[in-house]
Amino acid sequence: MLQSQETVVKVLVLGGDGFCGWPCAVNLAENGHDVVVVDNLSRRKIDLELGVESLTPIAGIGDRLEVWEQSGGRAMRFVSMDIAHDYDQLLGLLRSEQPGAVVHFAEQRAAPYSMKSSRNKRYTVDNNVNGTHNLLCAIVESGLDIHIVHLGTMGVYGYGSHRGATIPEGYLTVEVPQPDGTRFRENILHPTDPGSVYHMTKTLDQLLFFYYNKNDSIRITDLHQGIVWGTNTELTDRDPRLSNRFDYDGDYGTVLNRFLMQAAIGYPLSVHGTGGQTRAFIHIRDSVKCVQLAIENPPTSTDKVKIFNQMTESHRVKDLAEKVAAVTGAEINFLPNPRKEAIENDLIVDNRCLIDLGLKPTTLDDGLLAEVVDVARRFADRCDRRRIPCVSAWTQTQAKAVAAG
Ligand code: NAD
Ligand code: USQ
Repeated sequence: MLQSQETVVKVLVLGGDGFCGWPCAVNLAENGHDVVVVDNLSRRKIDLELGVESLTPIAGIGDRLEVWEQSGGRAMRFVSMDIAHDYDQLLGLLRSEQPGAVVHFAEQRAAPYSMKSSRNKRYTVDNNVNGTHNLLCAIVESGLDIHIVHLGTMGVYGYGSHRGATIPEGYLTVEVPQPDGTRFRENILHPTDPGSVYHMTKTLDQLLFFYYNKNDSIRITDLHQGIVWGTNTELTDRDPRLSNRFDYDGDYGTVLNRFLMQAAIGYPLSVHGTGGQTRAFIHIRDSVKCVQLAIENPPTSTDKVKIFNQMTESHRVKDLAEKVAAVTGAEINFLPNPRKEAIENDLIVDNRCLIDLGLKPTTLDDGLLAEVVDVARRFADRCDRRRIPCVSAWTQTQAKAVAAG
């Protein structure tokens, strides 16, 4: 649906060549927004470094944009830039484009990749924290009124300490007992409890947003997203050269897509530990819709950072494996957990903000699961089985347990 002229926004999509960014960029263009994709293609370089490829063949960014336009899509431009290091170029781009919004996907997003070595930890912190800070500084220096829509993570809240309490959308009302017996009431940022160096960078992003919103009145929406599953949207399905990426390897593959791919190629489903970990999920089609809703419902300059829990459902890893096994007949393999994480946790999440803005959740149903299995079967010959195991261990203790099998 095209927006009316007043609601059309020029949007820079930072990280617009990635798994969430590409379908988001085409969706914004389809909805009438003027989109510029900005990316340093580091994700494609990491594929080369890891010796793995997306299960689905993906066209280069130039071809993607050309095919998009040929297929009737509103033209988008591409700017190659490292937002973590090309500060002057970023400032120049804001000044020349004068966007109404910047969607910020441009971070190293794999927890296992961030835990592989000191080099990976340092790269992830440097890339993610610098990129976010550069963006905030550049907006302040430009003097422009730009709304930042950032992709954060549900993992900032941590897993395992909520004990049945509902996780609110970003803020928590606390009461602090005072020496005179009264109680001091305050609305604070929800405490953070990251489970990996990657997740920690998202908690640092949160503080940067809090500060720049307070000091410079920067308008920010931080989308605390759960694990995204699925591959294509209606728009990226228009032409094979518009296809989205499908990560299945032990570093970048996320749990549900991995299980579906493993089922498709007859590989036992790789459950870590007992599979008691509960996580939040969202389908890629809903992820794209949420970003659009965030752009079209911006905060005012007096609003504090808007924080939305961008998830539609929670599942235990073991239950997901059992569901996939029931649909496909796959075997389940319980493996030593390479991660230092709670053996089991509950996860009850308040996600009313996006629902109130009009999100109609796509929940896990057999048809959608089968759709991903079909995609994986189609490209099964591209799968390198040697890349499936998760070999990145959080500590030496986990490394020893994984090595012992
Ligand atoms: P991705 O790795 O597929 O995409 C990230 C894109 O950003 C890549 O194209 C990469 O080349 C680019 N990039 C990285 N650093 C950059 C830099 N310094 N300058 C310019 N471009 C840079 O990841 P994704 O799955 O699309 O995730 C996008 C965002 O959403 C991330 O911030 C991630 O933390 C968040 N997120 C993802 C998921 C998920 O399940 N995939 C869930 C929750 C949150
Ligand atoms: N897991 C398995 N088997 C596997 C892979 C993972 O049991 O083969 C388990 C992990 O141990 C973990 C859970 O599944 O308990 C989730 O792992 P994941 O790799 O699917 O997700 P995670 O590392 O948390 O990261 C992903 C995205 C990240 C995003 C995050 C959202 O890569 O960018 O921020 O999901 S959230 O989980 O809500 O924090």
